[in-house]
Amino acid sequence: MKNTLLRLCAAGIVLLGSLVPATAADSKLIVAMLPKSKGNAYFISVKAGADKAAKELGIQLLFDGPTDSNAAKQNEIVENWITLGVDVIAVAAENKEGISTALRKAQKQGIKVVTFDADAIADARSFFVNQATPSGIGYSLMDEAARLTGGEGEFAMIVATLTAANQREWQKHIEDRLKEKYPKMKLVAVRPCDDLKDKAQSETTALLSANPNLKLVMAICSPGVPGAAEAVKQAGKTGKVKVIGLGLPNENKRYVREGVTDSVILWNTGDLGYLTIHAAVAVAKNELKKGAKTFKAGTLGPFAIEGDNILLGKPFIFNKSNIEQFDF
Ligand code: RAM
Repeated sequence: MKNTLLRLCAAGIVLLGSLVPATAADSKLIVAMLPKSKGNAYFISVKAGADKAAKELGIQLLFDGPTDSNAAKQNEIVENWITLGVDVIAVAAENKEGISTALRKAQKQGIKVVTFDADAIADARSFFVNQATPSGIGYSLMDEAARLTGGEGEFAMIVATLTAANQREWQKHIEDRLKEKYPKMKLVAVRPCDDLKDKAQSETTALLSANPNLKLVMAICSPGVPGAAEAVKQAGKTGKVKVIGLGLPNENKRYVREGVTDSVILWNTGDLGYLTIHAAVAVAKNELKKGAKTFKAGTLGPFAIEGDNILLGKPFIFNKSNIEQFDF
């Protein structure tokens, strides 16, 4: 998949209409990375790791995505990259089914595809770089919710969107664990916040007034956790309604310090970006093929592969005792 014009533009050597002969820069592999939204601090921190890998590997990294969650815009960007003729596309899918048609089209044109963070349909990509097993994430969240509420009472969830595979999978495992282990707890509502802090805040405010017995809010998208915390704080319910979720240490430190949020769970987002770019490049070079059991990504240790999922590792719990040590 070579497109000379793209390669020349990427190398910055298209000069006032006259093309300078392409040299080494021309042959650089082009990896196009598509986050769910490029304004989300979660994906900005993924990009830091991706940039590091791109530098190490000497590839050209294109990083683009919708400003906010927007599945249609993701499709458009993939279509553009197909026209440009990039070598490999790495996607965090906002809409599992929706993006898969565009990704299959890319594959048909010889572009390799991997997914990260949120998967597409399996035949639309080679590998999914998974941040942790969905059961690992779901069970950790549910166990933490039960620990904080004494295993009793009502709780509600804030999710990113209802179309993203990661959110759907995690919610399923949260509900499985709830059913299996915590019969005295009740999930009373699940609200999408479109991965926006302000919307998470207004949804949580509505949940608090509609459910006066609520004991905990669990937000499973990163902007959702500070959004839920702000709502609980402004409602004067700090400590009475617990807040937990999947979030970045930097976005939640303030609320953890104030005792509004008890714990946030996450993986190393920089490592997720780093691993994704290494995997994308290895797939493009045919060095990582179906059936592989492990994958060594640069300076990070080998990663286990389960089926077609490359696993980043176990999620980590941040709380008052450790959150200040982390900066992402
Ligand atoms: C959000 C996104 C992402 C998810 C994190 C935890 O920023 O929805 O897909 O993995 O939260």
